[in-house]
Formats: sequence, C-alpha cells, structure tokens
Amino acid sequence: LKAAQPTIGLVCAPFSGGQPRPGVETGPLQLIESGLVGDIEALGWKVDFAGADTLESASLVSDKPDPDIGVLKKPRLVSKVNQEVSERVYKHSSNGQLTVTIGGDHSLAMGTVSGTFKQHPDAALIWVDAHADINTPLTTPSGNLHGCPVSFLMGLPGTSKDEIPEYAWIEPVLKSERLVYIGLRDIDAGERKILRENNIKAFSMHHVDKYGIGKVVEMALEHVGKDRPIHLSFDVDALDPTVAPSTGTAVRGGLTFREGHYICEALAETGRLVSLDIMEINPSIAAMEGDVQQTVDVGRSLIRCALGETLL
Ligand code: HAR
Ligand code: MN
Ligand code: MN
Ligand code: MN
Repeated sequence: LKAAQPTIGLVCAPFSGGQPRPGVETGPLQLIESGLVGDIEALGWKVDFAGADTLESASLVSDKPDPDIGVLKKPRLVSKVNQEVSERVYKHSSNGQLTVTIGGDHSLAMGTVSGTFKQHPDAALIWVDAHADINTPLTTPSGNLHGCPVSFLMGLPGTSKDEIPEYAWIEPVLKSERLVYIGLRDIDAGERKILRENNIKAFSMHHVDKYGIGKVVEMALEHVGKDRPIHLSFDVDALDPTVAPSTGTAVRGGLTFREGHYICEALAETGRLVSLDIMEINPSIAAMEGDVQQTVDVGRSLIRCALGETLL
C-alpha cells in the first residue's frame, strides 16, 4: 500500500480583532501572494487550502455591537472567530494533516491550539514570542485579547465558563508542564506572577544569550517530554525588530534571524510537529522601504524551515 503524500492543512486567518492596530489582518494574504503555497509544495508536501477568504463568523458578528466584557475588547468577535479557527484546525488535524495557520493577531492561538489539542490531547505547546500572552481577563492591562490566549487555554482564574460564558467553548486543554516559552522579554507584572505560581518553563532572551539557542531548544524539548506531538506558536515579534520590523508590538533585543530559524529547523528535525502558527505580521507597519517585504519573507522562510527545508 502506498502511503498518502504528506499534506499541509493551510488555514488563512485574516483577523485583527485581538489588538488595536489595523493591518495585521492583511498578513496572511501577503504571505499567500508572495508564493507560500508554492514554497510548501516545492518541499514535497500536498497543500489542502480552502483559499485566502475572510473568516465567516467575523463578518457575521463584526457589524453587531460587541461591548467590552470587564476590560476585554471585542470579546464576542474574538471568541466567534477563534471557535471557527478551532474547527478548521481540528478538521485538518483529524485528517492526519500538519496544520499551518497564518495570522492575523495572536489571539488566534485560542483557536489553533484548541483545534490541535482536540486531535492530540497529549501535545506540547512551544510559544515563541517577546510576550507571554498569558494575561487573564482579570490581569490584562490593555484589554487586548492577543495578550491573553494562553490563560484561556489553561483555564486560569477569570476564564471559566461561569465567569465568561462567551468563551465556554474553549476547553482548558493545556497543562502548565506541557508549555514552554522561548524569546520572552516584555512581561507584565501579573503575567510574571502567573508564570511563577504555575511553575511554567520560560526561556527569556537572557537564557538564549546565556546558553545559546541550541541548548535552549534542547532543554525546552526535554522539559515537555521527548515523545509528544508539538504545536509551535510563533509570534514574529519574538524576532529582533531589525529582522521582523512589520509587527504591532516590536520589542528590542530579540532573536536573530538564525536563532528564529534554528527553532523551526530543530522542531522539524523531531518529526513531531503537528501544528504551526505564524502570527502578527502587519504589512501596514513600516518605518523604511523594504520592511514589509523583509517581514513577509522571514515569515515564509520560518514556515519552510519548520516544514523541513533545511533537513539533509
Ligand atoms: N502584555 C501586553 C498586553 O497584555 C502586550 C502583549 C501583546 N502583544 C503581543 N502579543 N504582540 O504577543 O496587552
Ligand atoms: Mn504573541
Ligand atoms: Mn495524537
Ligand atoms: Mn508578541
């Protein structure tokens, strides 16, 4: 019996409702137009892709009033869109596909991780970001939901069905010991407390400097356990702003081009990557000519590396 050609389930998520800066919803289309599908096919994958359409539920609810819940902004919209993303990711994943979701703001990880963990409840989550995105509805200083997805996935205080029924569809699938961060350098006080109290493994830029990226990825994989399926959620603001300038909340002192790509390569090498997010590319943000193309190109090459481009 001939094995089916390995397939990528590509999910386009043109969504910006988890944060205030317009433009991040155009990131996915730019990735597609610059040739992402051809990139993936050239690596020997089949691509199952429904098209760069907008998310249906976004248009269903975006014209309805969506008042703040506590301090949370656009809470119903973010919930609806993520419920749909979760269903799409789960569908690809349950068909045995490796899912790649291109954003869009990082609130979308509520959906991607929910969909992946429904199929792979034993999976680990590797979160590459300048930010921890683990604020709860009670700790968020901004009310922007792209700073909160991890707390919902873990079921932290303030995220339960009783406290916020609008998010009742999210199951607390993520155990603290199956989560590891790489690249952190901008964490709120409330987040720091959550990371400590839940004993969450986090490699900040300080640790990347201290140990080197090779050792950091090795320790990250050891921490979550060697045989688990892996979901990689990559926020391009983990990279230094000189490497990925077109993003909404750039923070100095980030990962180099090689460090970012090394993470993707090392996870490809495990053969256990089941889901990948590339988030927060915002083509409307550019200080200099070439910033947008540079950032889109970096997004494409991160995806190629995660899908095995550099494996010999
Ligand atoms: N921690 C801040 C907040 O909650 C900012 C975090 C959001 N920025 C991101 N996420 N791009 O990774 O508002
Ligand atoms: Mn993020
Ligand atoms: Mn599984
Ligand atoms: Mn970030």
